[in-house]
Amino acid sequence: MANLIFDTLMRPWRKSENVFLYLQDGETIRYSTFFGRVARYANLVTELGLEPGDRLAAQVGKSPETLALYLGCIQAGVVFLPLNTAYTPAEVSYFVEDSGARVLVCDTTCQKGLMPIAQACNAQLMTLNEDGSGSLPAQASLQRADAPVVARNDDDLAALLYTSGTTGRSKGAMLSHRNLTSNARVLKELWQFEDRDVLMHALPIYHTHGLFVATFVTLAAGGSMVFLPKFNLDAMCSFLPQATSMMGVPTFYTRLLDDPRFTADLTKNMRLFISGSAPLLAETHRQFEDRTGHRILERYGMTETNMSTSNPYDGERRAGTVGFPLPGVETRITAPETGELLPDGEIGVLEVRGDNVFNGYWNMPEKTREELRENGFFITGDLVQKDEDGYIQIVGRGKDLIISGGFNIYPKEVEQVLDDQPGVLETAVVGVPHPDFGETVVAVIARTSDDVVDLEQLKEAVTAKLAKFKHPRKYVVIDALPRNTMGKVQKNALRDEYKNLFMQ
Ligand code: MCA
Ligand code: AMP
Repeated sequence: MANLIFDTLMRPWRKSENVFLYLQDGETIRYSTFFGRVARYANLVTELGLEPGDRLAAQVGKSPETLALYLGCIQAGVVFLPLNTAYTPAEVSYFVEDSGARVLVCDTTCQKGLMPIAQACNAQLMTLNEDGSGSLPAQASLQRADAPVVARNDDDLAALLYTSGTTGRSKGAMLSHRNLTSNARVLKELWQFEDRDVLMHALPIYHTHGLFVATFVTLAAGGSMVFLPKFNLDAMCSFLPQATSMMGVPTFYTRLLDDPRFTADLTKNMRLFISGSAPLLAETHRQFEDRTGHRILERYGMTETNMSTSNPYDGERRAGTVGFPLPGVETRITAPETGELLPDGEIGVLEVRGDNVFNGYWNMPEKTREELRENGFFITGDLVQKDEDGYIQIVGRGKDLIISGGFNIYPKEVEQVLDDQPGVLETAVVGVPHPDFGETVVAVIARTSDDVVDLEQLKEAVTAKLAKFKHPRKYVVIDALPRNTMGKVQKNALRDEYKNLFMQ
């Protein structure tokens, strides 16, 4: 027994004096110092009573301390459960209860709101603020800077990441040491990361993209990161000249292109720009190449599968496609209704199998069986087509999902909140094109025959229950939702009707 993530991604650099993190305030943190911090957190979570396999939930800002806490959990065999900082207490409550987390870490400003939740779930509440203060780091400072490495099986869980579902109930994706390590190794090789790489990291670290892809690929190579608290054009423009690579969602790229300071000169030290989490418009791809001379490398993944496909590093990076299956990852395309294998060239659902594919959904054996076949193929719900050269193109979604600035929103969750409000007969929540976020949320509401819908009351209910990024940016009240002859709401008709709401 070993601890695969620790042995592969952490142990080799424990004593290294190379810089691991460049921070926005100009400070740098060396690997050796950082891993001392990691060990202190490993000791602390053990002292708090967490045993291997227990969950620690963290709704905290992005900082080196957060990263050290995460890796400290790995070293101590504890399962890390990161939560979007935008989630409301109502949302956090579900995650803590469902996961049975024994410790919940939050920002001091959220402590009062989350205390009743922690008490109800029997979880210890600790604080960790973005500036490195709080009860957790204070206690970690009292710990020793070396710690035992707790042995785990390769299939034991390292992290639990919740993804929303079409039914409106979030599902905890169980990610193992094997899942995360295999993906990091493959991507490091494919994208040719080395210890001299400096990755521009402006993504949040509560999702796969920022937490695993960006951070673990850097660790697999022993490289460095410019570790910004969030996407910030001023900071990016000042740090880009020292970076060699960047990972971002399409909104990062459109925002950079909209800024006149973003020139070829700023990117002259760069070797690689990677995009994912949402579709990158072919037009953005072209504009980016015109401006900088770099062709963005687009890849594709999911919380449940980590990364599954990528455009090539050396070959042609084809705009509008997500490239080829990664080494060690098998893909197939099947008919949505029957699951039968389709011939090349036809549109169908992408299925994925390999070490990258998760262990299943936490406490949801039936959901797991629905989406993860016995033969190991995971049904992604993304509709794809292979072109004549084998490049995979995502042509649509078989699932009712909106992706706004890289964040996923399942309409059902918003519809359930709206449907409960007085005067509302039913609602249809759809995604429409948005110039900044790619897609945004529109709520179409059918009122009951004689009631008046109070929009302010509706918005209040949404604010109380749902994270800001899920809020509809437009509410439309109509008499009846359009339906087809089978009685099914025609969301396509609504998407079409409102497609120009936010576009000039
Ligand atoms: C912020 N807001 C948003 C979003 N982000 N609304 C909708 N969609 C969003 N994505 C809200 C803010 O609360 C604010 O509200 C208003 O919109 C404008 O905020 P702004 O300052 O413009 O936004 P920001 O703070 O700059 O954030 C935009 C962002 C950020 C940089 C695009 O959302 C981001 O970092 N996205 C990356 C998400 C990500 O990492 N996804 C990967 C998931 P108000 O002004 O009213 O207060 S992993 C994944 O998908 C798979 C596995 C994969 O393949 O990677
Ligand atoms: P999640 O697992 O919640 O992080 O979201 C995964 C979903 O993001 C996938 O099922 C896709 O629909 C979408 N996605 C990720 N990468 C891409 C991409 N490069 N192009 C289009 N959609 C993407």
